[in-house]
Amino acid sequence: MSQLIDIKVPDIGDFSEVPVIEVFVKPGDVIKVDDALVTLESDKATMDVPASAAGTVKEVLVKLGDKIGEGTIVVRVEASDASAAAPAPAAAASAPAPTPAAPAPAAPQAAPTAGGGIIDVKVPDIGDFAEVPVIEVFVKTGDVVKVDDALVTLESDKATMDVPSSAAGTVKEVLVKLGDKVGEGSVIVRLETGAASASEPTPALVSAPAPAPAASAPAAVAAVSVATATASAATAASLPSIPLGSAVHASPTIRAYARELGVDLTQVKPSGPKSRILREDITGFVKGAMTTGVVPGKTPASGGGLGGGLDLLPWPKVDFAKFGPIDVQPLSRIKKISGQNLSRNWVMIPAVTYHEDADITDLEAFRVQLNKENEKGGGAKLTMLAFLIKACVKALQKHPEFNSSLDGDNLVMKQYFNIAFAADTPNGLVVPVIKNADKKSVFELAQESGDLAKQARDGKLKPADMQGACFTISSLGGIGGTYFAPIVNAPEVAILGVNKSAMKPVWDGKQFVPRLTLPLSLTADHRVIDGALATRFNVYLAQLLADFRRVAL
Ligand code: CAO
Repeated sequence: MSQLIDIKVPDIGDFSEVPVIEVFVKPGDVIKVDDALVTLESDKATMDVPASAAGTVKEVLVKLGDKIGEGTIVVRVEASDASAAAPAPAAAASAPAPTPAAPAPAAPQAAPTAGGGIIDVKVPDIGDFAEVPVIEVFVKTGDVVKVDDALVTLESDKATMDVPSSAAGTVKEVLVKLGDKVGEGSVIVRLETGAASASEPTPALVSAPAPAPAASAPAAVAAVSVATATASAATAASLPSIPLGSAVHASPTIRAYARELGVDLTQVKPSGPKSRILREDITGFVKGAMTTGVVPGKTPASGGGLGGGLDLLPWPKVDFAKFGPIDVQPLSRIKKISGQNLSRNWVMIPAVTYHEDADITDLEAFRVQLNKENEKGGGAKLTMLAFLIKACVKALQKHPEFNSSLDGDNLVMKQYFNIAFAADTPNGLVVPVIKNADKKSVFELAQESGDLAKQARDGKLKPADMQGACFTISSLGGIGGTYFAPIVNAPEVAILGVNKSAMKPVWDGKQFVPRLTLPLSLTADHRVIDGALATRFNVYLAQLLADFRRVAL
């Protein structure tokens, strides 16, 4: 039989009238014990109120901005069987969750020396918490801090708290690092205090606990305004790194969410009250980074990149109309899609392009002769592309690494030979695929590539016609050019670019002879294909094209 349980705010120490800054649940949600229900935020600490029972939320009795204290009912839950079976339901209903920030008595303030001196700033009494991980460090050696500047943020399961500086001075040493577990009395920084802040006589080296994270601390208001001012400044100035002494405003749940996604909270634009970072802000940040490839605030100049993002400057915004008349035309759908693929492939593949000249004098003569013979039969015209496809299949068979795809730490070696070719269409570039090219004659390849190219130009290709490629050929031979560097068509590992053949003088050992030379440009993913292998592939391909009889071997 189900029963209704009221989940209340537990003993949260001296805090009362604490505003609700986030509500995580709504009627109908199924919750587990310890799921965060709401976040409360006092001047110094942000604390989640966790569920003390599992079940289905029937009613949420608080809303954003409500000021609540110990005993306030947060949600009414229809207990699940497991919870309902627990003894003493009434007690369970109001069972306090662990106190987020115990009402620690305010610790004595640091008292620097009259002429300046060295003091240790320690973690104050933070209630029942021990071994609390440091999740943010705001200072480094040499930084100048004021009283109440945040030094580090600690985060327990239920609360996030800043440890503010209890004195002004210059940081001589930071004695904790990210991930360290600290408790009351742990020294956070060693400060050299200046004469200016020296008002009370004290020994040169004193232990100076910072104020406890209690609302009653007089410095609390100052600390909040530092955080607020900093966050607003960040918004206005397109999110620079949060400067010294400021804190990111986010609840433990939101911080955990950011950690899960690898998001640096200092780069996230806050939209909550008092510049607080909300879940949507993080989601928006991640979406932005995914679609633009730009992580705000990570510029090469800042040196702040950790290697995970692209560290690119934002795209320049120019009012072109200022310089002359313009006409704005939207990109075609194909251009938009291929642009995204090309951008990804360009930045993600460490690609190198290798060039080679193939002597196709005899092959071209053969092609022309075959086409002449074929004229009467009315079959498909044999194109250089068809011969190239045939020769590439042979080269892929000899060098199977080129017929592979990377899948994490594995190389997927394909046993089939599907060859794609780039087709220029009025709407943009498309890449149809000839399946099982190894099983087709040059005539069949010419016929099929011609058909697919026509369908491409007519916009009639089906998605299946453009899938399953192993290797791509991009032939600009009908247009011209000498060499170019095509972009690998991921997840393939190589692409062959071909330009217009031209008569060139070639030294035969005795004299220069005119030879029809085809410029080849092979781009390969260096993670899979080394330069030596790429050059072997190119040399072999050129040999096949120079003497096409080799394809039959
Ligand atoms: N050298 C010299 N002439 C060549 C040649 C080469 N490498 N390749 C083709 N030609 C000649 C052909 O023989 C043909 O001449 P004729 O009309 O006298 O017979 C003429 O150029 C036109 O050929 P084509 O390029 O239209 O036909 P194809 O079958 O060789 O190529 C296709 C088909 C679909 C590859 C081509 O039309 C195409 O779209 N190419 C562009 C690919 C592209 O845009 N790549 C860039 C991608 S990266 O931005």
